[in-house]
Amino acid sequence: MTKRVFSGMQPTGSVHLGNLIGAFNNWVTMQDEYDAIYCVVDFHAITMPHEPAELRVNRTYLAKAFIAAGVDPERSLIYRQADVPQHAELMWILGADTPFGPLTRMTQFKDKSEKAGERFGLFAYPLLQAADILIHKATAVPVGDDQTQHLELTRDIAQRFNGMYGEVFPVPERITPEIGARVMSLQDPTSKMSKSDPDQNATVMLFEDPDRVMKKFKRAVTDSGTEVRYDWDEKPGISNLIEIFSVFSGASIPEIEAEWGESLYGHFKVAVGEAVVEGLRPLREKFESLDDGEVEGILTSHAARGREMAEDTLGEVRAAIGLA
Ligand code: AQP
Repeated sequence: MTKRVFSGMQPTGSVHLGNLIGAFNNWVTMQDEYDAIYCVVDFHAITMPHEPAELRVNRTYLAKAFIAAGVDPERSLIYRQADVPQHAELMWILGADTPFGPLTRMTQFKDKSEKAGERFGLFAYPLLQAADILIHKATAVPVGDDQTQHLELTRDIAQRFNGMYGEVFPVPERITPEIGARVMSLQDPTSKMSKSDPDQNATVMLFEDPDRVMKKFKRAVTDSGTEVRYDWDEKPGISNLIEIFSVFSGASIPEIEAEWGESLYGHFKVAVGEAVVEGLRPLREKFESLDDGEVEGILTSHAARGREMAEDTLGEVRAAIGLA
């Protein structure tokens, strides 16, 4: 079986440290070992209210962010989901056999429905995500921790389909980073870092000005006590900063505790901020060097390949269920 990785990200605005640590870093390393497909999931982005002009810009922006983060268009396929409409056809087919109950229990459906009202797109979101993954027969899906529930549903859907119609889909494995699977808000370390957070200081964007990044770390909420110690129950703010520092410095968590345990919180926050600013510098430079026209060209040609691959799977699926 081909080792294939698929993952997607929504073009809903800037990308942040959580997207980098939770997803992009694994996307990049997995290119070496897997046949890789990374997708700007714009069909998903319209499940929340949006401005058409902003979405248009964000679709290209996100593809540039993929490349700036290290996705190599020479090795990986990068396309926009709406350019490969076969995703939507497979979603319909998979939805035909999917019971209602699990979809209503999805945390993201509940959370986003509170913000935008109950919309069919939010309800069907995990079905489309299953189709995104299964249409490419992906064997591995690198995502952050927040996607665990959706991935479980994809695995159930693949197994149910195979059980009913014969082995068509591999059951994909979820890949999350050991450290940083859930990067938390710098202002409320009990909530995940998120692009839609209204608090400007909560989320660190990948290509933002280094001075702003430093300020955000200096203002990061810490905990009572004085010790720099890794303890999510007692010290969620410091534990979040330790994980971020570990990812950017390469030091292990015990090494960080040994070196910084007695330091003032303020000094530690500056050290984390500096490591992040340095780590993000090449990404920002790469992002600024990319040409929109060239990226458009990559997206167009890769989408053509994406459609061919998706058609191959759909052909098998149609035959399996009696539509061909
Ligand atoms: N805080 C996070 N920590 C680790 N991983 C994260 N991811 C997102 N936030 C964190 C991972 O990034 C990938 C893409 O996510 P997405 O853009 O498709 O949507 P999202 O999860 O809805 O991102 P946001 O920032 O939370 O957006 P809003 O605010 O619009 O809801 C996924 O692999 C995700 O796990």
